[in-house]
Amino acid sequence: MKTVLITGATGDVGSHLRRELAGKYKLRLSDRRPLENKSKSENFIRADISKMPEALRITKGVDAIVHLGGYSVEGRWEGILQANIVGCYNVFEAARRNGVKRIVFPTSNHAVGFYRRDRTIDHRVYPKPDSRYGVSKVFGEALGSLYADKYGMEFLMLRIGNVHPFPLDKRRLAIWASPRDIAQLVAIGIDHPDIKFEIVYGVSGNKRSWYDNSNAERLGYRPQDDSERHAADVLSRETPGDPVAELYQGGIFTVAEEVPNPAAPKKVSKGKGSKGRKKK
Ligand code: 15L
Repeated sequence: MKTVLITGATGDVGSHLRRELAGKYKLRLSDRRPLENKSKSENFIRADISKMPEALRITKGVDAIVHLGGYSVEGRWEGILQANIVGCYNVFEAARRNGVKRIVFPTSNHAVGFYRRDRTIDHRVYPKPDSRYGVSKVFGEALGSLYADKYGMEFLMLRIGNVHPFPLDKRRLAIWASPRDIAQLVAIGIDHPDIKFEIVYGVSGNKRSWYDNSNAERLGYRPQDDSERHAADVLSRETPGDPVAELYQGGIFTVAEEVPNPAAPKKVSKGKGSKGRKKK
């Protein structure tokens, strides 16, 4: 059984993966925060990946890394810089020094969030980040590309939509990923014998998808879920959003200076961005 490190294991996606992948791999869980409800069989190491010695400690002796650790929404630059730029560099570099070849990196739909909703995009489009957070994910994709080409490491870049037991709103009908579908993609990233550097979209097989996910299908992905089953219910609760945000795939990330946890998607503090762009 492979030993797999999951960083950011206490977060939303980490909690789903911890449950979905238990028994399939020997999981080493890590986070800056303590792990609540830790079972006796779970192996948890508390560590701050913005410090290289700690990144070296947690990556030692594993077969693969699922690097979820970091800031997961739009927010202040200082926090994103430490968690997503410094932290990501430390984890990839620590993996290299410790001889760990395979990394699954959950990048985000926000790396390409400034594509319009009337476009279908695939894994070959150039990045169009919609936020500082999106820029940090593009950094992770670029760093992975460098480490693949220069050091022969292997990366699956998962541009995740929104992982939740059900789609939260109209935008998420297009980008929703069920926990079991995201776990299937992560397992492909860990086990597929022929991955050098690949980008795929971390979404279910949604009828309303904005993505051509043929690269994931080529690697064997067969999604089990489709948000369409929830569409009528979601749309009946939908209220009109910001008109600029509605144009772009990244939604509120394209206009907000801070975005709260998606469990509370309506509470958004908007900055100058929206009005400034509308005037143009
Ligand atoms: C993301 O990248 C975030 O990590 C997640 O919390 C959601 O906000 C998601 O995007 C989304 O676009 O809904």
